[in-house]
Amino acid sequence: MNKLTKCLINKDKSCVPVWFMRQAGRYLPEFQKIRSQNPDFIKLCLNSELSAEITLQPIKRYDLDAAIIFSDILMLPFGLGQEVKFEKNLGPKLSKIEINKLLDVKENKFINKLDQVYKAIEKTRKELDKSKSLIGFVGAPWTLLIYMFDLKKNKKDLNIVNFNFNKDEVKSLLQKITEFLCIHIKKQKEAGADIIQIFDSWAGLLPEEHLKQFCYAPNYEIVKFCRKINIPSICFPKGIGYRYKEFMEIVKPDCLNIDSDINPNWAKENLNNVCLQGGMDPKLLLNNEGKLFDEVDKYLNIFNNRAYIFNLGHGLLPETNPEVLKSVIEKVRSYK
Ligand code: 1CP
Repeated sequence: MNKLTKCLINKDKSCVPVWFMRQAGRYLPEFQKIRSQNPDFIKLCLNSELSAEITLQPIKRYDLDAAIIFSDILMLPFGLGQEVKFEKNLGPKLSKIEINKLLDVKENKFINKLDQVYKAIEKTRKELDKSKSLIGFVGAPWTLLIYMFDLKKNKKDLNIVNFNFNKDEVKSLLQKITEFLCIHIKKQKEAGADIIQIFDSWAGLLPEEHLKQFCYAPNYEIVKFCRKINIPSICFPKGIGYRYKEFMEIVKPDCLNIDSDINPNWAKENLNNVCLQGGMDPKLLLNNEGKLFDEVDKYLNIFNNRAYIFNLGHGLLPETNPEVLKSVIEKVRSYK
């Protein structure tokens, strides 16, 4: 059993494994180089050779315990037939959703469209040292619906006046997405992923009355499926504040990633019987090293007696200096 699995499954406290969300990406010059030669982001995700190479870039540079496959949560709507474009500084743009067409998509067609993602996982697994985990991932249904219906005006506001949560077709879609996320997870596992992270990055934007149906219930279905096929799960319901406790009690994942708004002392007291991951604000990596190292120590001290995986409260920012990240990893390694 590798370090991350021991922590997730056995709740082992003897070491603190470390990896970072968005560790394969924009802050690395070696990624920027490949990206500048590959303007079509989806095509890049479907180039198994390059995707495996990008996945391994941070592993070559740093002493990390896990690689996360270079792909995107929006590969799911892509697999279901929606066109996905990434425009510089504008974020992702999806073609207008055609619900009936989408509900008709068959498993085989979906798997064929995403075949190269699974090939990339196979290639990475062959090259990745056995002591390291390979993390597969999905976006949770609500977070995907935001992009699929183009509901996000900006980081804080939702354009949901015309979004009818109670419409039958929205419910059918939620079910379809959950079902196909499970297919996507099973294929990632068969290709060699040994942990699944479920990103509900916009859970905090859900109106309270819909949290149960659109966040807890689908995350629960996915975690239950992971347990059935024997792969540990990490949930990240970002932005739901003290409702992390309710989320944990209902969804029961193997691990919870906390965001930077969660007080780590509160998390330690209130989120029991679960491995915890992350928490530190990624902006701190842009600060002076004194404050940064104090914060690294703070998280390590608070979670000293818990199964804890060092990571952040959200993904690494593109402005992060790769050398600063290196010093953080060294600091975590030298703890105790
Ligand atoms: O070069 C570029 O312009 C592409 C930037 C980029 C990268 C490197 C995007 C576009 N996606 C990715 C890779 C990616 N996305 C990974 C790879 C592995 C790693 O983490 O190292 C992962 C796990 C994701 C997941 C993802 N994509 C999330 C969930 C995590 C999070 O950050 O909240 C979300 C919300 C997306 C959507 C997405 N993909 C890309 C962008 C610019 C966005 C939009 C973010 C937003 O709406 O603010």
